[in-house]
Amino acid sequence: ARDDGQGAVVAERQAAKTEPPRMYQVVLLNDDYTPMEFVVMVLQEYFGRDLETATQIMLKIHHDGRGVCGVYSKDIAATKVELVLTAARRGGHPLQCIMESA
Ligand code: NFA
Repeated sequence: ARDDGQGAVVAERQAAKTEPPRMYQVVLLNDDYTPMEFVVMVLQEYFGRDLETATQIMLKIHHDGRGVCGVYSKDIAATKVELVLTAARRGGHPLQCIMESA
């Protein structure tokens, strides 16, 4: 580390010891009852996806059993899961949403 007299040494040491935040995938799971349109709406409203991308992700979940909706810091991921589950239960849908260490 060089010292330019402007705090560069401090900044370099801080960068070296500060780990990036752990990231979490928010995953939706397929089921037989939740309407496709509801899943597409969830992906648009809570994960910022456009209609085409939301439809692609929904179909991937439908075919593979699960799909990643987005990757976020821990607090944001946990909040997304809560919002999705609340919306699903309000709509009477069994949709499941989980977070996993990315
Ligand atoms: N499998 C559901 C259906 O056929 C659609 C669905 C997709 C549900 C993705 C959950 C997640 N209505």
